[in-house]
Amino acid sequence: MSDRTQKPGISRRGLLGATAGTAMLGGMGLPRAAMLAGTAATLGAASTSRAGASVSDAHVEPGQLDEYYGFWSSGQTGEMRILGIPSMRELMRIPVFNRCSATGWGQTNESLRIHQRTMSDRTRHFLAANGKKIHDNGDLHHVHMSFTEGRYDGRFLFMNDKANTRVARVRCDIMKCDSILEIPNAKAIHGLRPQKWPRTNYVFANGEDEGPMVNDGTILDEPEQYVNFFTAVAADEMEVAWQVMVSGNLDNTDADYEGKWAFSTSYNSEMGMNLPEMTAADMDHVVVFNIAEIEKGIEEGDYIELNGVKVIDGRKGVNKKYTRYIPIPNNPHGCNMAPDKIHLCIGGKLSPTVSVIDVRKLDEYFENDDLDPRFPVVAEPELGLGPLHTAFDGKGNAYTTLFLDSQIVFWNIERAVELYNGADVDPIISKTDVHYQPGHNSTSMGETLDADGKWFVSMNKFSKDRFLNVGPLKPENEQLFAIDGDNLRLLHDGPTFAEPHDSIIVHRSLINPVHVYDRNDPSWAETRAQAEADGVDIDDWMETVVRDGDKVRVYMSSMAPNFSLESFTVKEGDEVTVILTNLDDIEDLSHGFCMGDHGVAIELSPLQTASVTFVAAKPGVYWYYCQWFCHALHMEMRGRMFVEPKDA
Ligand code: CUK
Ligand code: CUA
Ligand code: CA
Repeated sequence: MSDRTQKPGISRRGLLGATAGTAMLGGMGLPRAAMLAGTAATLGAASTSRAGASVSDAHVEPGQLDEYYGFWSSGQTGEMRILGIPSMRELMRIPVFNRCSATGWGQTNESLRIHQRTMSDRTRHFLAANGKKIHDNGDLHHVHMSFTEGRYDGRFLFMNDKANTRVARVRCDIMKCDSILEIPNAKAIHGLRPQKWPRTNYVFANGEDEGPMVNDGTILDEPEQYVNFFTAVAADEMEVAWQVMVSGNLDNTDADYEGKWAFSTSYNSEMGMNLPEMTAADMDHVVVFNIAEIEKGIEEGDYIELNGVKVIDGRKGVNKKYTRYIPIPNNPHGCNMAPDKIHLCIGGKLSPTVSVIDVRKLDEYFENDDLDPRFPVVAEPELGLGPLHTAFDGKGNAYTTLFLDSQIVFWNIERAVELYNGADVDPIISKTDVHYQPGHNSTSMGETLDADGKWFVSMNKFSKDRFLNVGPLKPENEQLFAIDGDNLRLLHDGPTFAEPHDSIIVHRSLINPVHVYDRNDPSWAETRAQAEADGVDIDDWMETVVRDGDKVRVYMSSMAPNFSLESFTVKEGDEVTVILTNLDDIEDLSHGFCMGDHGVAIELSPLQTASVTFVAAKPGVYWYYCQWFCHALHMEMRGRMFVEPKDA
C-alpha cells in the first residue's frame, strides 16, 4: 500500500491549522464574518476574469430564444425553476413543495390529491395537529431529468425535499408536478439522482439524517441504535421500490453509465451527533450499492419489511454483496459521475482533494474481500480548499467548485490518474475566481453522454457586493461562463432568490412542452369523474350548481372576458367546490379564479380544468374575479357569491 492510500491529501488537523481553517470553522459556528474573511483575498481579483469576456457570447436578443433550458432547484423556496441559457433569464417557476399564490398549487383539489396520495397516517396526524392538510414548505436541492441510455429523454424531472423527506416528479410536457412521494423510514431526503442506464427505472435518494429504525419514541438519545436509509424509487410508478439500511449518514448520490452501481457520500461515518464528533475521523466513506445483488436479495426474500417497504441490510460488514464502503477523506460532499463512463469524482470538502473512483474496478472489488479498501480509488488530486461539486465537459476534463477558495478549478482527470501513479504532471489546467463561495456547478449537458463543454454555471452561495444592496438578506449569485480553451470566461452574473443548489443545462431540442392543455390530461381525471356523476360535461360551457347535503359544487367555465356564472348562491357553512374549465384554447390565454376574502386563488391555463374547495363561513356578498390578466375587459371578468345566513 502506498503512502498516499494510507494518508491521502493533507490531514484534517493540517487543514484546520492553516489560515483556511479559520474560514472553514467560520462556517461551523463562528460568526459568518470569520468565514467570509477567508475569501477576502479573492475580492481583489474579482474583475480579472471579467476583463476579457465578450458579453455578446451570452447575449440573446429580445425576441430570440435561448439554445438551452436550465432546470434549477430553489432550496428552501421549495419550487423548481426554468431558466434560459445562455441568457440566464428566469422563464418560469414550477411550484412543487411550496404553496403558490399565483397558481393555487397546494390549494386546488388536483394538487392536494398529488400531495396526499402517499402521505402517511403519521404525517396526516402531525399536519392535523397543526391545523394543516399538507406541508407547504420544502427544501428542494436537486433537480435531474430522466435518462434513456445515458442521455436525457425529456420525459420527467425528479427532485428531493430535504425538509419533509419527499421525492417529487415534474412532467416535462406540461411542466407541472404530477407526483409527490413521501419516503418512509428515511429522514431528510437530500442527494437524488436518476438511474442513467438502461433508463431511469429508479430514482436514487439519500436519507441524510440518522434515527432509530422504528421511530416511535422508544429509542431517543441512543445514537448507537440509529440507522440510515438509501431509497430506490420506482420512477414510472412513483413508489418506493426498495431501501437499503446503511452505516453512517448519506449526503450526495449518483449512478453509473452501466446500470450496475449507485454511490452515496457520507460525511458522518462517525455517527456523531455534534460537530466535533462528525468531523472526528480523517476518513469517511462512499457507499457503493450493487444494484443487481440488491434486486436479487429482494427477490430471494433477504429483507425485512418496514412500514410497507422491503429493506435490505447493507450496513458495514453485514453483507458485503450488497454494499461496500470506500474510505474517503474528509467529510466528503459532492458525488459526480463523469460522462467518460469510468470516473466518479468525490469532493473532499474538509480535505482539499477530489477522490476519483474507477468504476471498472468495482466488480473485482466486490468479488475479492482481501483488496485494499481503497482499491477503486485511482486518483486524488489536491485542488484547493473546500472542494464540493464537480461538472464535466465530455472531453476528459472536470470543473470543481472550491467553496473556501471561491474558485473553480479546471482539471484533467487522466492527468490526475497519472499523478497518482507517480508521474510528474499537474492535472490543474486553470483556476477561476467566482463571486462568492460556490456550491454546485453545472455544464451544458454535462451529466450525460451528450456533454458538450460549452457553458458553465457556478452557483454561488454569496453575492455580497455584486448587486445593489437590498438589505441584510442578499440574493445568491449564479455566474455564467463560456468554456473557452483552457479558461472559463465570465459572461453574466445572475442574481436569484433563495436558494438554488443544483441545476442542469439541457439542449432545447430535447424538451417539447405543449402550448395548451389536452382536454384529456390526467391531471383532472378525478374531477372529471365527479362531474360525470353530477351529469356535467366539463368540456362544455358549464353553469350548473349541484347541492349535495351541505356540500355545493359550482360548475363554471371561463372564456375571455366572462365566467359562465355571473353569480351563485350558497348557505352559510356550506362546503363549496368550484370546478372550472378554461374553454379558451388560445396560446397564453390563462384565466384565474380568485374568491375574495377566502384565501382562494387558482390558475386556469388554456383548456385546463381545476377545482378548489372552501367553506363559505360568513353570510354576505363576495366577489370572485379573474386574477390573470386576460383581456381588455379583464377587470370586468368577475361575479358574486351570495352567502345566505343559515336560518334564512
Ligand atoms: S448540496 Cu447544496 S451545495 Cu444539497 Cu447538492 Cu452541495
Ligand atoms: Cu380572465 Cu383575467
Ligand atoms: Ca466525518
